[in-house]
Amino acid sequence: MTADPVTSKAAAPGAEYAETASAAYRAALQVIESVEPRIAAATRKELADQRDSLKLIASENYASPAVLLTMGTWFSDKYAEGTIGHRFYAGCQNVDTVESLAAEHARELFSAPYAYVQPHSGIDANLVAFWAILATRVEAPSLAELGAKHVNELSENDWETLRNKLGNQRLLGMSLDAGGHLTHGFRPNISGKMFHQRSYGTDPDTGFLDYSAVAEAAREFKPLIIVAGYSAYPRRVNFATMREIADEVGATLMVDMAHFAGLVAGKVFTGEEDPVPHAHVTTTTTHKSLRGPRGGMVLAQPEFSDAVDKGCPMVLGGPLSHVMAAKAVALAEARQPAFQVYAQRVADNAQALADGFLKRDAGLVTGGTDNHLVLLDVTSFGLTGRQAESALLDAGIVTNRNSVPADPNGAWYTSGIRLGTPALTTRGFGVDDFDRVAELIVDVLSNTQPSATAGKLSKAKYTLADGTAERVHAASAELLDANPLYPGLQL
Ligand code: DSN
Repeated sequence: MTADPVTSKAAAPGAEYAETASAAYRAALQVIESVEPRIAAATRKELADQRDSLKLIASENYASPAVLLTMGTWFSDKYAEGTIGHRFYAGCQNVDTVESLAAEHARELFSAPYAYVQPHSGIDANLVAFWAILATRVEAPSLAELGAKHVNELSENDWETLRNKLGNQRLLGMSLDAGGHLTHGFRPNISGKMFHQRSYGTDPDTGFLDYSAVAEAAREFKPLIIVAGYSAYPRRVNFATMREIADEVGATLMVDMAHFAGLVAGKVFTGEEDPVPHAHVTTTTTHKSLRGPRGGMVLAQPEFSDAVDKGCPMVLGGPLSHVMAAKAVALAEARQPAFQVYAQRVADNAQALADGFLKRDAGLVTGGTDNHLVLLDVTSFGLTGRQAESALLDAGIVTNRNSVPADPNGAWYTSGIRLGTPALTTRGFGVDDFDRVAELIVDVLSNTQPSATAGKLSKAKYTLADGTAERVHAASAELLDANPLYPGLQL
């Protein structure tokens, strides 16, 4: 993988072996076709659709062909519950190699004392982290107090007391409408059913995280766990300050860096903005800005590593060894200098996208960005998030609607559109391209009228002015053609 930091164009990952990858994919599709041709057809169509759309979903990316190909192997056939060298099944020597390499790359890349690469997703990674913290901070001291080494030694009464204690802990996390995530203690997710949860929000005037309000909430609520991290907050977080707050109230700091792991890996977020040295436990997905396979990962300080290591079978099913192998390949890619160039471009492009909106008078939550995402407040166009998302899709622009702080339209219709730069940056888009993307989005939204009819679906209905979709599709096609997805990959 190479990149030229001087030109505005990033080298596409895998371009150097595109011909070999083409042959591999052609052969694979031929094999699939001989068994279930409709799956082969859908696979071809998915690539065509991804090539033909402006993908601005902040949590998506395009993994390299090396990462994708690594997932299609016989490692998928192996059970390997347990952890490296301690499996509940025989014959795991090659899985041990794969898991060790993935963990080693993760430790080196993030300068982390310990890495656990088994989680299948971000939710799973957070569940492993929650239970590792509960096991370390609630279960272990209770066992010691009772003079027991293992939960199986407890009487029915003592076990019931411990179970109640485990299920009666407090968690403080960022509110959903400020950009937090469902897995940070909200009722529809298992985390909300496990913990008494309280949220911290953002400053109502600026939209920025208000650390003194977080500290106040922590002092009053006295949580066992403080979760930092977000999926829709367009600013950086000072994790050293979050750790000070946690230390003051005796809380464990857990950081969910799923969205911005690529910016940490690429050394855009360093010092107090790098969560890994400050958090007790850091969780992430591997497929967002980190550009790996779909999956999760936990990084931990030594005091939590033994408990994290028990993630499977504590809360995880058998590890997906083929995905752990792909994580190792993606992490090896992220350790290359070119990934740092990529990560910086992701941030620069988000800035250009935000500037493109601001100069066209569109409203942005917090007035801009300094990470990989922009939260556009579409009430400035008289629309709901749902209307804006649908109108943009009509014009070939793929985004997702998102709540804004104190959202008047609720979590379903919303008032915002979340836009991220990781995917199009992988295609090679630069700052001028993102200014043009802002122009196209403003074109679509300015030409969208909300439904005039009342009723339940009025917040979803809209009319797009004639000719808009065609005009924007044509302009997008120019940008997409100039920045092809998987250049040289021919099926
Ligand atoms: N689905 C991811 C996102 O879009 O942010 C996180 O769950």
